[in-house]
Amino acid sequence: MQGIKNFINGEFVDAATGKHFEKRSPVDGKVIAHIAEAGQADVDAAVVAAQEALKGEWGKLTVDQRVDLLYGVANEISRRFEDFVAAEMADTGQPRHVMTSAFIPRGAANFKVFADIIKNVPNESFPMATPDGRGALNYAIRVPKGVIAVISPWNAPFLLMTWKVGPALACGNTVVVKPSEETPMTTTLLGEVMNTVGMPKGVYNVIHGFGPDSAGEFLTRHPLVDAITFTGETRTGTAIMKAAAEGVRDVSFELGGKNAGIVFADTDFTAAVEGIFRSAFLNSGQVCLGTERVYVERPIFERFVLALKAKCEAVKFGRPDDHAANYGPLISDEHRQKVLSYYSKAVEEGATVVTGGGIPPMSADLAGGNWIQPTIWTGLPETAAVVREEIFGPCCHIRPFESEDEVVNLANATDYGLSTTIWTSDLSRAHRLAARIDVGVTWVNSWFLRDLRTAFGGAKQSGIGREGGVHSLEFYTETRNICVKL
Ligand code: NAD
Ligand code: 6OD
Repeated sequence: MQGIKNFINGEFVDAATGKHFEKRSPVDGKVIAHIAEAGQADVDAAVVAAQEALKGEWGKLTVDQRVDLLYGVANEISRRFEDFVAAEMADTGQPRHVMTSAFIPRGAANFKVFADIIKNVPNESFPMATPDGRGALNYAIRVPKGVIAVISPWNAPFLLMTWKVGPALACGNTVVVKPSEETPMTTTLLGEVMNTVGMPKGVYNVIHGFGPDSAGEFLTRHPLVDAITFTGETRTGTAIMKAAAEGVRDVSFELGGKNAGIVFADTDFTAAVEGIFRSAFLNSGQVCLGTERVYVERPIFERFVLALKAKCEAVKFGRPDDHAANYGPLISDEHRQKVLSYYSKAVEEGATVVTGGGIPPMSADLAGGNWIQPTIWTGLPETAAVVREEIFGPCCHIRPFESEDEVVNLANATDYGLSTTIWTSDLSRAHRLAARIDVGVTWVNSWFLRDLRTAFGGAKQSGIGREGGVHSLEFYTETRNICVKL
């Protein structure tokens, strides 16, 4: 049994509350860790440590020195790759290949890329004319915002947490991270990395706990927190925004989605089936960018549904390190109950269940895990709950369409606006559609293909602001204008 502590001012510490909560394995339901539950005093200590660190050695480093430390963090994550993979597999129950090909390498990249960006960022400087002919130099400098609260979710814990910590530190801020209560491990392990590379104390702090009336709320309400960056549900974003209003703190939000996948008849059929399968079912459907609404052009509709069904029925459930398996459970039983309630609702609303719809039979040693079948529905109106609401599970509804205009209207008829994926061999059409679909990110003939220099974020209720590349610098720094009369 692992004991997981908070990481405050460079030390792993129990909570002042003396309280702990349990982490259960998604794979078999057994308790695998006890986690120190931070209370108000622990959050105070973490935020004060972060504020003190700004005034200390960290605040005095040159950009080059900061960049060296961030490279050190990236290299140390790579050196301890297997530790991170094991920790994230234990927390999420997702297959090893998902960790090794995507989630853990991105942790290292999130430090490296923003170290490179901060070293090379362009800045503005304008020589000005003045009436006396001597002129002035008008220029800008970027300074860190201060103490950043990072609140992260459970679905890709290390990727999503470091996606915020990397640029925040690159810009010279300090952070207090509140990882999801479901996935405390890799965030805690990163504390060891910080100490190994000689990160000054208090720059990176971790507090564990829950949201409302717990560590999450204590952190977002803390008056010494200068800005809040959050990834999670839209409803939680609303609560955090209210907390941020006190003190007029800035927020960056990456929220929920109900993303459309659009498949035209002229597409490379096999690639489209594979692409939609990945986008709907990777990580057991627990990806904010995932496709829960699929629109397929009428001539290939029946064939597409059958091909996707075959892929769903071929998944092999099992433990993350079981080489014969390729499919994991949901994060928690609570989440599974939520997803199952949508499975029932779909039937009540008259869906045709093409495949899945329930819990797969599992061997006795895995029966306590949060297993659930990949599920496809057809035949529902766009007003159905499973077509409108984010489910965040391995499921999608597929509907035929006849024309470009029709599918644009269908794709846009949602309160969310995170991402879309379009499958067609007509690239003119792809460009046309991409400009008309109201989302932050559009992929054409691909999905989740990321370049960290580009803007990432959601439209409508899928978020506020953009992170990535120089867009992250906009959030994690204040720009000051200085005008010097010559
Ligand atoms: P969640 O909103 O329930 O929790 C996210 C984090 O917020 C957790 O650490 C939680 O403890 C904390 N929290 C909850 N209530 C809080 C409060 N009142 N004050 C402060 N902190 C609080 O989300 P989740 O269930 O962990 O993650 C799934 C959701 O995240 C989905 O909606 C998904 O779409 C979204 N998501 C979005 C993106 C994106 O890039 N847009 C990426 C990943 C996940
Ligand atoms: O790739 C990213 O930077 C990112 N934020 C991905 C989000 C994945 C959601 O589950």
